Amino acid sequence: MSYWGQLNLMDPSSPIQIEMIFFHDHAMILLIGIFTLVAIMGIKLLLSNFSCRSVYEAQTIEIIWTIIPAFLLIWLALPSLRLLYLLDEQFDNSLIFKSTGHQWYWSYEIPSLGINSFDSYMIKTEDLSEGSFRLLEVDNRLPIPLNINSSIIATSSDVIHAWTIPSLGVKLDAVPGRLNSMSISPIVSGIFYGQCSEICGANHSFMPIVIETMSL
Ligand SMILES: [Cu+2]
Repeated sequence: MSYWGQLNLMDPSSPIQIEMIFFHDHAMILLIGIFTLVAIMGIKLLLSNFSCRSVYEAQTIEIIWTIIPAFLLIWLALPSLRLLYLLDEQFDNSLIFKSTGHQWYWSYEIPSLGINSFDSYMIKTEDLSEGSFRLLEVDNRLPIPLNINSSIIATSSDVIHAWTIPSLGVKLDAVPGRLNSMSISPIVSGIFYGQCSEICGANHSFMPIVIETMSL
C-alpha cells in the first residue's frame, strides 16, 4: 500500500478505507489485464495480413469470449457488492457526532458527551500560522475517539453539502430535512482533512472539515 503515498494521496486511516484501496487494486488487476490483451490483439491485427473469407461462424471461440468476460464481471461485482454493504453497516456505535452544513461553515454537536453545538470556520490565509494548510485549517476541529466505532450524522440547514474525510473513507451527503449517518472508526491518531464535496454555493471551497482522532 506504500505506492498510495507515492501518488500523493492520503494513507488509509480506517478499516473501510483499507478495504476500498484493496478493491481499487483488485479492479486494477482486471483493468490492466484487459488493456494489455486488447493492445496486443490490436497491434497483431495491424501487423498481420492474414484473412479468412470462408468462415461464417465459429461457435467455440464465441462461447469462450462470452463466458470468460462473464466470469470476470462476477469476479469484479462480488467484492464490489461486499464493500457496498460494508460501507452501509452500522456497527455497535457508542458515540454519535452530528454535523450540520451551513453556507459556508460546519457546526457540530456531540450529544453523548453533552456538547451542544460549536461552529467550525475556515481560517483565512492571512491568519494562518506557519506550516499549516491553506484553505484546509479550521478554528474548531471535531474530536473523534480512536479505535471505537462512532456514528457520524450529517444534515444541512440550507442547501445540500457533503461531509467528507477521504482517508477515513467517509463521504456523507448533508441534505436539509434529512439525517444521513455512517459509521466512522479511525485506527490512526492524527489530524485528518476533508472538504465539502457538494457544490453548495459561492464559498463552497472555503468550508473545510478537520477532525482530530485521539484516545477516548
Ligand atoms: Cu458545502
